[in-house]
Amino acid sequence: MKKLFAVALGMVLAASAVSAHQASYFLPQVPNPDQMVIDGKSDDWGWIDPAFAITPDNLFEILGSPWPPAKDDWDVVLYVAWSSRPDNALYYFARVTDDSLGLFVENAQEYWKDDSVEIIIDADHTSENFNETEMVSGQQYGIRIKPAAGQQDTWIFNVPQESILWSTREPYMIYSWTVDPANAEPLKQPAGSTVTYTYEVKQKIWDFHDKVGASGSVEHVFAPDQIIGLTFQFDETENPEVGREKQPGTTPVNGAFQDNSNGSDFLAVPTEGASGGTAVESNSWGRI
Ligand SMILES: [Ca+2]
Ligand SMILES: [Ca+2]
Ligand SMILES: [Ca+2]
Ligand SMILES: [Ca+2]
Repeated sequence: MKKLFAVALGMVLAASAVSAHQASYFLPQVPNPDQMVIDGKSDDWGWIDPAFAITPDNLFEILGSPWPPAKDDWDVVLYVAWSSRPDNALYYFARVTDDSLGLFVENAQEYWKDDSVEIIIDADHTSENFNETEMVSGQQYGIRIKPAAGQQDTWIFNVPQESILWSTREPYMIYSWTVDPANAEPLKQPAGSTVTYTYEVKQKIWDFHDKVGASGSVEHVFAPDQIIGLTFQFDETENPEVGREKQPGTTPVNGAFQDNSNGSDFLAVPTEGASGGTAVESNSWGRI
């Protein structure tokens, strides 16, 4: 039965390949949203089949550096999931191992220049140039650890009006990060050592994202078999004079920041034991 379902899923993916964008990944379902704790720790992700973990082997580096890099230069494991109503949210967790903490900018609009993650969401998969519409039809979020004093650790890029940041704050977006060792500082790491940092997020996503608040916006409702326009792009920086050296992400091309036809797709699949779910055998890998 499980095998049959997996075969059927494969056929669905093949049939929809014409509408797929630059790459496709599975988006498993959180079985018990009440048990998820957004604390930057992964102990609440034990339910996820390791086959859904996204690692450097499943990512594309678009700045031209050799890929995958040495594990002690840059490494990641990324989990991404959805939950059904009433929780109805996107969840993700990433753990990065890095030999050089690159946190130099103070202006949140420039977080992409530092060690950070960009999350580009086109919830209803409409794919138009959402930079031109100032992110109403798709949004480019950026998150990082250790923001400068007084700065948010979450952001939406490329829109001057800070009113748009409403969806980067609770209750719409909940974000926690950790760093180990806790006293790690840029340019001061002992040679040969690594620092590990994590990002964990739960956020609502939007079919229409108003620039001033939730009341004029349309919340996306997740369901099995949906294709969500969703792109993760990590930024890897070591030295402020060299700047960003790697941009590993889920798309092999640049330009997802403004149009999801340059980005990746995530296919929402039900998880065994989740409410309303049907078993799916994840016998392949993170990237379809
Ligand atoms: Ca957690
Ligand atoms: Ca590095
Ligand atoms: Ca859209
Ligand atoms: Ca770095």
